[in-house]
Amino acid sequence: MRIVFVSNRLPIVAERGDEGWTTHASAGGLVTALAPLLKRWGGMWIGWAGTAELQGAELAAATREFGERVGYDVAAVPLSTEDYGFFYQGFCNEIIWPLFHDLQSFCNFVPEYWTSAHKVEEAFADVVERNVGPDDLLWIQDYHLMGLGQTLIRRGLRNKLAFFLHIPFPPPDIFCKLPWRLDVLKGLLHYQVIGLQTRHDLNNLSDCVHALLPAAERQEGASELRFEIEGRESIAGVFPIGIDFDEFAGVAATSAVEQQVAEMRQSYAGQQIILGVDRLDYTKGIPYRLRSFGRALERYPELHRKTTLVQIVVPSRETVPEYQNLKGEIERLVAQINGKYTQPGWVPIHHVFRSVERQELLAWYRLADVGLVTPLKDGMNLVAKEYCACQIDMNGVLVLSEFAGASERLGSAAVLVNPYDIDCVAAAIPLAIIMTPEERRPSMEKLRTVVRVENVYWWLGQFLQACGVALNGKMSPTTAGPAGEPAG
Ligand code: ADQ
Repeated sequence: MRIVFVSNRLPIVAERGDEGWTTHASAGGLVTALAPLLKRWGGMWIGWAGTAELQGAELAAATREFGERVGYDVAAVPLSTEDYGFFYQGFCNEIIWPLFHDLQSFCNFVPEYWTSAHKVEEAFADVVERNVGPDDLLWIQDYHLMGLGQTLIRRGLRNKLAFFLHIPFPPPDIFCKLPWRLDVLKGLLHYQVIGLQTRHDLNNLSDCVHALLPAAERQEGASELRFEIEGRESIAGVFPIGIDFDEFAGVAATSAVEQQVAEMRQSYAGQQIILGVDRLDYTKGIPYRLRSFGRALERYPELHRKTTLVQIVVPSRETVPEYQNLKGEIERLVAQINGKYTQPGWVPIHHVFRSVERQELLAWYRLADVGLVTPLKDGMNLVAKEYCACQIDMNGVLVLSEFAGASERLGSAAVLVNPYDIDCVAAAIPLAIIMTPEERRPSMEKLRTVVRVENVYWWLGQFLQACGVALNGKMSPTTAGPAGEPAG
């Protein structure tokens, strides 16, 4: 069986230079985990190449050449700028993303966005049909392509269809705001295997099916739910995504990172470092976090001169107005708090607005005394896991939002907070900072055990097993056993 992996974006960065188009692989946990599997099994990745300028023969040549270089097949879905705009900026980013993160007031329910989502699904289906073999497993990724399975079945495809949702699944009272709620839910139930990040998401999906599709039969197993509707069966299960723990921990222990950490320590001598690392996104709760830090400085003057918040933000979706506003709000808050508390030799917040190189990111993770991970809502949140993996000295404290998917497995060994509760987050900061190394170590050990065992290869293995794929030792070197008990 070959795995054909379908996602909104291909793991390609295409750039036009003086001598034509060049491509290189984009970075990210999923790419790192999937690439060896696709290579070993001769799999394929289908998706959009990230630019509408690259089309026709040029697009085919660039993706073929990229595929030869990385060792697995790649097929690009050609989309016009207009279609991609309506589909990605509109349907995905102005409707599904905010709604599924419980932020319905951010939604813009434009009927044309829904039409464009169908058009894009058909374009994806064209490429899938041309490339898929009869025995291939089709594994479709994330909220952009929830309806693709149904489109493929309508076209007569009989392959096994699996789907994984990286973001949360909302409860019925939120999901039902979606004008196309029935179509989306029914579309989802065309997949034979549906993967979700948490038990909470699985319960929400079950409640939505109960509310909107009462004719569907539901059967609850130990760790999964089975739905039967119109003669089709879907199994939905919980598969919390992980990171490549060994890679993070290994690089964090290299002398290059160590040296960078030593230099950082020198510039922050006598300081405890609190670290936030996020994509620029309103779901990540950055303004609330900054206000909480401001409140902590107001309430606990003993933090002055001894504590610095380093907030690293990666630019993202910058053409969308909400994201531009968010950037402005963050800059205003940083300026206000720094304006109020800065003293000679101490600036309370260091705001870094760029994508930082991997080595530097790992140095920050290793340096930070407190990882402040407070999204308003998050499917999983890999930053929480990366922070723990890089805490090789086991001296850090994870302060974690109860609304991050990561809290389901890490919550009992982290300091759990409600990110909307500014006083609560403000109080957690001195609490984490005064913890002694003896108090920090056992919690960090527990967190690291969960992150190490439930790594990205474990996630892949669990999901593929649920799809009936016999792995036969074909997983990565770090394949782990079954999930451990929750930390704590
Ligand atoms: P994201 O919303 O992108 O992912 P997250 O899981 O936190 O969120 O991953 C962010 C990634 O970006 C991390 O790997 C992090 O290292 C990296 N990153 C963040 N800031 C950076 C910076 N300044 N420089 C360089 N790298 C930076 C979606 C869902 C999540 C889910 C993942 C995986 O929204 O909930 O955990 O998919 O399923």
